[in-house]
Amino acid sequence: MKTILQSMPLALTLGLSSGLQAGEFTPCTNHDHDAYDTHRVDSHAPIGVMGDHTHGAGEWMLSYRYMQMAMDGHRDGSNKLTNQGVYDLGFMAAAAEMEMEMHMVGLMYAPTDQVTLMAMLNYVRKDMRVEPRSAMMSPFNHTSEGLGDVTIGALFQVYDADHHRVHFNLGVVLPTAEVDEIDRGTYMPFGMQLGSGTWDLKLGATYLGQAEHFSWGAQLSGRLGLEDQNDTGFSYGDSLNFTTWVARKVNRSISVSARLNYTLQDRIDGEFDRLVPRVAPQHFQENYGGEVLEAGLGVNVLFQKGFMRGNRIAAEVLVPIYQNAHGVGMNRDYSFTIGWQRAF
Ligand SMILES: [Cu+2]
Repeated sequence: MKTILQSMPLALTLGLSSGLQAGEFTPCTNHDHDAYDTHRVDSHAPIGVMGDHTHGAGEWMLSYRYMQMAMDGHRDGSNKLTNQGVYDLGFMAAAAEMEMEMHMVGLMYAPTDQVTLMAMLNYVRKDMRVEPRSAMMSPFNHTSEGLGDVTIGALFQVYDADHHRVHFNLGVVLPTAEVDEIDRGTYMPFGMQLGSGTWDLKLGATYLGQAEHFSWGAQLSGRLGLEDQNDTGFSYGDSLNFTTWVARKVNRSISVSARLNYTLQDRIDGEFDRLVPRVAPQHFQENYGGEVLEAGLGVNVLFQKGFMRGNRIAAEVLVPIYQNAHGVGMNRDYSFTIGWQRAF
């Protein structure tokens, strides 16, 4: 992880400096010069952005993303807490670390230039290290793993002219994730369950712009629960996300990006349908959600030659620059996404 974090700024610097050399850009031919160019490497947003682009009529795209998100310890609002700080607030245990891994498989298909259909399936693995207050008890790990949320949706392009595009994002989350994961005879904390477990609605709007060497975009999206309770009785808080990015085309195959990502999420509602001992902050609904502002660096690669021609590989790292948790929340560390995309 360290090496990836260290090499990203280097890649960005190299990209920016090498891109400044004159004559490196291949002038595009046979193109409508006022239209948004979908063949450019930076016509796709940084890989951490979902539903960022639409496709032309008849086009399919298959994608795979691997995402890792890490949390270390807790925070009380905007202040970082030590484990001792958590115990001092009256909790019998603290979550020292948590890691979430997600494998995401996506399919896109455009029946027309204006409408792109999409489906995304997640496989989730979560691991949380719990450190009890009492020295008599040893630390242990909660782990959960399985199918996460499945989203089906559509993108509706409403504007496409002069190197600018706008589309609306509509999605429905199916309650495919298990929310009754058990460890040591009781439900694991809300955050260790595999997804929302409720029918949710996703709404958004996405803007994309292009200049000769640069491109940029912004997306505002929200996720609203359509049910008050999942199968075990609780529901995630609604969330709002705003992200904006700028990318620099290094050459025909490589672009580098910088992004800001803001997420606001409400607390958890409802209650487990069985009594669960409340020993750590994760057992309380009011300790979920809050605000996180992350900054990210990414790289997109679009292979132009050889057997990999037409394949895209991209990676992005995000680190929090501001966070304000509800109650005693977990402290967000880095998140990292690497992905592959191929249009047919
Ligand atoms: Cu696509």
